[in-house]
Amino acid sequence: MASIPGALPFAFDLDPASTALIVIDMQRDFIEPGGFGASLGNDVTRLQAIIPTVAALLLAARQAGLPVIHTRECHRPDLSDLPPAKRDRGTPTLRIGDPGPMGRVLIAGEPGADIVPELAPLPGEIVLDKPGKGAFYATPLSDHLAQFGTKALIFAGVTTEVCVQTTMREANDRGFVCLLAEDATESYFPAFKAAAVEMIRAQGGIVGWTATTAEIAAALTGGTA
Ligand code: TIU
Repeated sequence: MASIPGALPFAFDLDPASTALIVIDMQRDFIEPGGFGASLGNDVTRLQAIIPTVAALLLAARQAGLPVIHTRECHRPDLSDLPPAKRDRGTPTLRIGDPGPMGRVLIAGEPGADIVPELAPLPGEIVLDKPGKGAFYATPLSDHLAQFGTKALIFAGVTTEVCVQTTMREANDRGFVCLLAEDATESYFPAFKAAAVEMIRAQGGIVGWTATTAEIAAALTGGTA
């Protein structure tokens, strides 16, 4: 058992044998110009900046032998898993399923739905396509975690207050101990990220813990942060 003494709201006990890493939606559609995130009017450069930190967390998790799960928010080409209430939301320049510079927006198999090449999954890692913001809804995530014997999850990815927080809350309710790598997640809105991080660890860790990637990597690989 390793410990992260600097984790918030208090020290986090990390057992690599029962912990998995989940990297949420590090897809071109959220991170590169011309995708879904940009179509909603967002500046995607904030999200690009965390790629090296997520890569460092992935490296440490792989070295420690943790199961690694990657998620992609995307829909079937026939849009059968896209509720009209999701497609018709707001006034984006491109709607989900429309053709854009990286293929059809947020559609499985299109270039925009791919994970950015720097964070490409390795053979044997789980890649889950999810139609919702949370990674448990309409996916086999629970089955994979049961197979791994996972009790704790480390979270990274985008965006902090949407898909990451939703998945963390889903996991917390399912009995998983949740740790957010606070510098390996990002939002288009700095204030939303700050608020999400605060509310996750408020009230004695009502949703979970937060720690830096360096702290988590040190605990995983036996070094110091
Ligand atoms: N992955 C994820 O967070 N999906 C979003 O739509 N996020 C936004 O912040 N829009």
